[in-house]
Amino acid sequence: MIDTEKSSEIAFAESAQDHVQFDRLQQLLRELAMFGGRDDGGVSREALTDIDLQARRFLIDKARSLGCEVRIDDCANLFFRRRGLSDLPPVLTGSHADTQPVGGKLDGAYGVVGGLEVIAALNDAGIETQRAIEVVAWTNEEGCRFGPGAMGSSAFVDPRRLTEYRKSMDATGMSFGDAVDLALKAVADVPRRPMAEQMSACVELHIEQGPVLERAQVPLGVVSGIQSVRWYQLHLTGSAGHAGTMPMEERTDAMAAAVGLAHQFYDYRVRHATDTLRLTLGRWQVSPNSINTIPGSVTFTVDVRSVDEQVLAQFESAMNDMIRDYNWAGSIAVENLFARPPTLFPDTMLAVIEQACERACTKALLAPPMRLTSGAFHDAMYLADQCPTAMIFVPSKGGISHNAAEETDPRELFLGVQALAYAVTILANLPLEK
Ligand code: HGY
Ligand code: MN
Ligand code: MN
Repeated sequence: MIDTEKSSEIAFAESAQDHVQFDRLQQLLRELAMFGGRDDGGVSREALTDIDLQARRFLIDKARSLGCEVRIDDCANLFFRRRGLSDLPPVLTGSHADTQPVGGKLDGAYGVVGGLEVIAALNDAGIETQRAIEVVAWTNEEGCRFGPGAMGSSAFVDPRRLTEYRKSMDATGMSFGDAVDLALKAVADVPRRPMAEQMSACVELHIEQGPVLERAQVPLGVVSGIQSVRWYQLHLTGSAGHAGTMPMEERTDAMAAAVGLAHQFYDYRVRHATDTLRLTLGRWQVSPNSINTIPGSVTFTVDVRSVDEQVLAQFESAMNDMIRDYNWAGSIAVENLFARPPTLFPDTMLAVIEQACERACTKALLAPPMRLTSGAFHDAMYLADQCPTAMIFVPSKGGISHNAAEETDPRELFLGVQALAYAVTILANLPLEK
């Protein structure tokens, strides 16, 4: 029953929150995790692979069974729309359905599935919202098969970026553009929608992927912002040679140079950087990658993050100096792959998220939510350029993510979707402006 004493927006939001179903949420998470499911409990569903396309078809069918209109844009971003009473800009939620090469069941998937559960709860509650609500599955958030990350949301907000993105190649030489065209062909039954359509607000539900909430024993996080990130790729070219015959001092060994530089980067972090700098040298390619050939070339990636963008700027300048001064006979080329400044979510949105989380936590007799900055980047960092945006976090067990062991307590997953249902319903019923 709707409590008419309260404002109708709040009454609807509470009703939506109270119609979220634990079992239905768990079931949909399990079903989506089967696409690329691994024996170790993880998920391997990289962007626009066949398994990702199969998962997309599953989500399309699911969304249609909930009465949603499904559309797709030129970057293969999938939108599941629940009509509103007006044709004002919709409220957007959702996340990404692609995973790391060895990812978990929840990174991204939880936000897409949580959005669909909110639609199901609104249907059960018989609530009609003023604004439409759209659940999105963004293309290629992870950026591991095709770099950079968050391509779908980035291109949605600024379609000019898509031309460059389409040229990005995966390890087999396939371009992102060709992969997108195949993905669009696979869903020829899904109408196209223009990119950059104005949204009225965006809320992304995601696992924290770090240890903060769990250590604080707090079940829900109100995300105040996202730290800055920069990605580079270093190409070192020396000369291949025989591992047994070539004297050490006559070698131009690309691996020796790469390891030497890597050591200098780690030392820099210890000697100069504040502890806010996080450095990851995650992907290495060696050629010819033979046990008894001196590596002729080595390519490795650098991922740096900090809440303070100045720290990243200082690292970049130091990195370029170290590369320039590195003493060897070979060459080193640097490719800038990605750079995003810190994202701050507006107080007006944080207030809505706080209210949504507080009601869910109070009803569950759990600790109130806390504010925190996201260590991981998310599609919300681009949506924040287009409309008032915010995020809700749930804890990650052991702070583990980008790992098959990624896990969150099902009761916390349920609480997160309850908070999302409340927030999205409030936003979809806010007094109507233009
Ligand atoms: O790398 C990131 O921060 C995101 O999880 N893709
Ligand atoms: Mn993610
Ligand atoms: Mn991720």
